[in-house]
Amino acid sequence: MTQPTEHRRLLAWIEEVAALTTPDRIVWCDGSRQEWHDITDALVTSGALVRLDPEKKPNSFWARTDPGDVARVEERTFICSADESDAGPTNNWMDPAEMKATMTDLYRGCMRGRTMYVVPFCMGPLDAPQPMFGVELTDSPYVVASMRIMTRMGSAVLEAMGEDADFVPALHSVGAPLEPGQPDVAWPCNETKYISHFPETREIWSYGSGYGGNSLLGKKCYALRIASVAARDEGWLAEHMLIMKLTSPEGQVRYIAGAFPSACGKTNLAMLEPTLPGWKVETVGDDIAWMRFGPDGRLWATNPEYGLFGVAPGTDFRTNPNAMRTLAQGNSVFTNVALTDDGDIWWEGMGEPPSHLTSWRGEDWTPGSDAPSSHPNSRFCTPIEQCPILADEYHDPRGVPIDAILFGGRRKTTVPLVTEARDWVHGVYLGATLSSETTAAAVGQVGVVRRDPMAMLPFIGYHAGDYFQHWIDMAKGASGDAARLPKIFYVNWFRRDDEGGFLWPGFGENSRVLKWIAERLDGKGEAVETAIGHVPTVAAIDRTGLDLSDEALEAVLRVDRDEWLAEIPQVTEWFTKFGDKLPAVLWSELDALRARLSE
Ligand code: SAT
Ligand code: MN
Repeated sequence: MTQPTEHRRLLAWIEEVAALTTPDRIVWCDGSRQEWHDITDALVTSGALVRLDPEKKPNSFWARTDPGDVARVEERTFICSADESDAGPTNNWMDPAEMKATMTDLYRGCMRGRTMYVVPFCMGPLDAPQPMFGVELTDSPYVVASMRIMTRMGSAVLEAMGEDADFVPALHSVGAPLEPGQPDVAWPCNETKYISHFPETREIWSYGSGYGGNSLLGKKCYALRIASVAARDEGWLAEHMLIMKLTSPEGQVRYIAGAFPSACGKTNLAMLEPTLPGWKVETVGDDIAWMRFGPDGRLWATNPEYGLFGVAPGTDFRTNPNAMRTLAQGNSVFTNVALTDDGDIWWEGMGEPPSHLTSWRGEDWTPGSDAPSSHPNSRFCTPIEQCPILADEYHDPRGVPIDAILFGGRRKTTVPLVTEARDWVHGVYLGATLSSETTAAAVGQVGVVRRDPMAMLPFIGYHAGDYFQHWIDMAKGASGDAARLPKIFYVNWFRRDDEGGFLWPGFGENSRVLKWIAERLDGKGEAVETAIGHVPTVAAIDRTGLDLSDEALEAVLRVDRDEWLAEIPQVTEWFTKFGDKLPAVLWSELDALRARLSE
């Protein structure tokens, strides 16, 4: 077979993997429309995908996973650093040689009866000063189709790689070889799963799962876990953040990055439609931000992704009209949502359910059914360029200069609607102690409070104590001028009253909080200095056109001393996990907080 590249390291690696995994054939992906049609046609023929009605969702497909392969598997995700202490207490670790031996046994012959696809991809624009290349070898055509949406991939990337560009080798197998004549299943996978990262050698080995976060290796594996290690070494940040452009009625532009755990509304916030007249939000990214210092000493952020892989349930014209408009253009893959009888998709939160659906499990579903029609972690995978409010700056390899960083989680109590950090280190403290109730984005119990530092708990590719120190050290990058650093805010849209109802309406109304943040950046915006930071006064939140009483707003802004004192032992326990690696200044922040609360 003729090879479309002369990249020696790439060719040698492909040969080595092919000899180990023994696929029936190797296909080099060119990223063309024709290739997309061939792959999706074949998946429709085999029954792995169902084509949606082109009148409703053109060029779009419905996929159902194996019921045991629906989310990221954090218990099976490993950071295989040479030294165990480099993985730290928040990651699973295995010795790299041992992991490679274990996985080599699993990979042996694992692509038998299947095709191995070579997927060259680039995270971020191809015309970046330093394009960030990767090559995924996978035996899953679903992964190929999804990678075409989520990354810049194909011939142009391979060409840009030339003969010797650096790239991250990312090996993926569903772990389901086929014997001659053995019929395939719609969603091949394996009960044994490993999502392994080798930070020193910048390699990714994934086995046994076809689910997005475990199999689209450019996303969490490369752009967060591996990139966070590169970022530590090179003085930048790879973060689990949305990026938005906010324009005031006067035309002043602010760029905001925001870290929220999976399934806490990052995509909704990134595409928010402000209810406050005259304000405008445009999207740069909804999940990942790479932030580097510019020559001006400011932090410039780019979105390395090319698509959106959003949580479907809860998304509708009321909560995220721009996502709905993005999806209406088609060219999308929907996984584990429900199928309507007329060939469209449906999920919980999309208004009145139709009288009959096919559920994500492939079963008949009616509004009387007990279980939801869609899995709570069901996803849409759609091209970001279809987003009607995509900012022009999305395409700029320099990115956008970040004015503010938001940290947020899901907390029923304690955490007010918005708090401004006192300074950078206090902001890092807020990020390092960020907490959230768990969601369905990862396998495990839903709704328990866990610390999720910078919303990066499952994605930090090294020791979290070193990661906190790296964040603190970023202050040195701002040309010695801390004023050039973004201001840090802590938000919580999810506070509840005693009856369990949300205290704040959220969604488009969050523009009122964004307005206060923009005012604070201008040195305006009224705040009270509380023990936990600067919290807006009731009068400082613009309630024009919003029916919310003073008492209700007070309740959502309240800083309750006892609730915060109750956090102190939890934070102490959390910080203790990191031993010597916890930056001393974070202990000082905790001490200072305790002192302020006790005043
Ligand atoms: O499931 S993914 O990891 O792709 C998305 C997420 O959990 O944020
Ligand atoms: Mn995410």
